[in-house]
Amino acid sequence: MVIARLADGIARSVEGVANALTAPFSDAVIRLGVTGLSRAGKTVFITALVANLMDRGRMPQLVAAADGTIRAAWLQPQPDDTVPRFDFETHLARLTAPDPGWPEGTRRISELRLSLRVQPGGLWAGWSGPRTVHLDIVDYPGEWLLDLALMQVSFADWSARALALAAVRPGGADYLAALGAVDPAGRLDEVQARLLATAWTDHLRQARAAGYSDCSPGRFLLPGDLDGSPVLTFAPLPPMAAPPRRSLARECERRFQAYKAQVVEPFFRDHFARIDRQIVLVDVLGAIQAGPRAVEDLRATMAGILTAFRVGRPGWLARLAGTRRVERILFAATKADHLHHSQHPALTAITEGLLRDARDRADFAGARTAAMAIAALRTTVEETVTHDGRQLDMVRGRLLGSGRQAALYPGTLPADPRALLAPARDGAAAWRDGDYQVMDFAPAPLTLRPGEGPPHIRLDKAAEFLFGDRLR
Ligand SMILES: Nc1nc2c(ncn2[C@@H]2O[C@H](COP(=O)(O)OP(=O)(O)O)[C@@H](O)[C@H]2O)c(=O)[nH]1
Ligand SMILES: [Mg+2]
Repeated sequence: MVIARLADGIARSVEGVANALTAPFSDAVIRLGVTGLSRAGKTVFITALVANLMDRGRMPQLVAAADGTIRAAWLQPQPDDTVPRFDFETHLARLTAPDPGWPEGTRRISELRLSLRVQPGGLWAGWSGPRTVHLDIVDYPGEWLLDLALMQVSFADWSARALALAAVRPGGADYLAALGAVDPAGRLDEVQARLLATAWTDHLRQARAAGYSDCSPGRFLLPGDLDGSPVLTFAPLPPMAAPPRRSLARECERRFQAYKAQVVEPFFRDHFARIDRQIVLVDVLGAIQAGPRAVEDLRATMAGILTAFRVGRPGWLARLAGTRRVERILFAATKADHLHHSQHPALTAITEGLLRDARDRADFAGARTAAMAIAALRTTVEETVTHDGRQLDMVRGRLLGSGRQAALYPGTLPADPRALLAPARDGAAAWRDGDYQVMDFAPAPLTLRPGEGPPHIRLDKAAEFLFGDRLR
């Protein structure tokens, strides 16, 4: 099974390297970007996808898996030496342990190369030998895409907007108080700059925890290796006509520019611009549970994130990317295992509605797009019970925390997405028709048959949309 195959993978990777040396030009590479806001489910998605591509028994809707075109799959050293490797083995071990749990959160970019040996059967079998297709999976935080908006604003404009938002968001008052205690025109004091940056980060964290997603600069929340470095040690300041040399204001402005040039731009150049296929994971259910404000904020944030994929993208980005385009984008509502399948169409419709704005404004540079409700790791089983003479479609699973088994009815999602999206837009404080209760389930202990990957919902369909065409 998976573990056995991992060992197998190590042996094969040697063969893979030899292959790459002898046939460097014939191997096709697909760069699959996996993004979404923090906790959307990126790590679980990549782990489950790779496990199910190595053991393909549960991938009937991925045509190349079902018809035997994929002959073998193995992990390889990834091609980018400076990017951390996605820690597949550790994450999988956690999900499939006797007492399974969710993987630890990750806060930076990572990458994994899975190689597939493909050979079409049937009529074409004799015509072409087997070939190797490398699937390079790049995991990066959606928050980083939000920084795209910073590229075109000045420090003064960014500050003005950031301070206005802080005035009405959680923790903002504390930052404004901290700001009141410093003189931006005064000489730069590194300790003071650090205090301000920390206060700003605290505010962003609180805003994020309260459900706000538009929290910039994105790296303040997910600093990766840059934690504590000068490019992350600035904060928004009140407008000032001509800040004196060596003042706090001057230095913050300089660091803001450095952040754009040395953090934002390289990410777009080195990673984003090279992606062929993209999946954007969205925790739509989580936002619905948090209420109308969270849904509206998610909508606005996704619109911000998706500008990165639009036609007419800013000149500097177009220059970096050249003629290269993301060819397919899948918007996936994650954690659909919290809902009985009878509610999945409603979840997909809400996801489409949520992204409609962003999708209407542009055709994503000619990319094919689709929306789907998926669960990378299915933690529940379905159950229908009769309650007061009414049939209720529920899901049963093991609760996170207590470990108790529980059956759950999260509430009825409206068939017409406008019933949720309109009140969210209008600033409603609560849902009119009661609440949605989405409990957190723990992964179920698994007994996998040989050749079977972990259970999921529509992971195979997602894979078929994302790269199935490249395996034929
Ligand atoms: N029930 C369920 N929960 C999920 C699934 N995927 C992710 N989650 C939950 O979402 C959390 C965050 O997932 P993770 O992959 O770490 O998110 P990331 O921050 O985008 O990498 C996990 O700890 C789980 O609680 C899924 O397919 N089903
Ligand atoms: Mg992660």
